[in-house]
Amino acid sequence: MRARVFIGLGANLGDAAATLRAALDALAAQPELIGVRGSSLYRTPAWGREDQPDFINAVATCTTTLAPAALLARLLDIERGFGRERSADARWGPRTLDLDLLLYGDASITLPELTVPHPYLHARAFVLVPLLELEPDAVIPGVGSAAAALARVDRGGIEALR
Ligand code: A4P
Ligand code: MG
Repeated sequence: MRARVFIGLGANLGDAAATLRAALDALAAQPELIGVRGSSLYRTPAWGREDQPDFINAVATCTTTLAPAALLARLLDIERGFGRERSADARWGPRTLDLDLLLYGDASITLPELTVPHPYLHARAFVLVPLLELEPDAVIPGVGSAAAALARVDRGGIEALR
């Protein structure tokens, strides 16, 4: 079985743009992630806790043969490979690399360690903008159209790089 998935990437420590480019390459190097495509990179104002540097954000999409929990475990492995020290990160605080599983096909998943769609996806312009770049017709299960969700939130200050 194959599912189409969307993965959010974010970083705001060190050379965040270089980290995101390398993280996209790391996703593309996983044999079970097929046809990985990345959005543009965006510079985005910090959301949640504003007393921290701007973030660089992007979204990747691919199809996968991995089950949701296995895909999450793979994403956490990749984060660790980029030096993410989870215990040292405050909630919504600065991070070297954050990988979030945004959408897994049209599934709604509630496991102890995994909620899909990502619970804040519909409220975060920094994820919706790159998601819609890749998939203008994206639908968020339980919410509806991603474009309509973006129209309800503040998208100020988000700029595509290059
Ligand atoms: N987890 C559950 N569901 C998921 C999912 N769908 N995808 C669990 C990924 N992980 C999921 O993750 C903690 C645990 O969430 C994981 O171990 C996994 O089992 P975390 O990344 O350490 O999250 P956190 O920092 O504790 O809090 P939170 O709210 O998950 O962080 P976020 O949502 O990643 O937010 N502003 C801008 N502009 N751009 C950003 O990228 N990011 C954050 C962090 C805050 N502000 C930002 C940005
Ligand atoms: Mg995360």
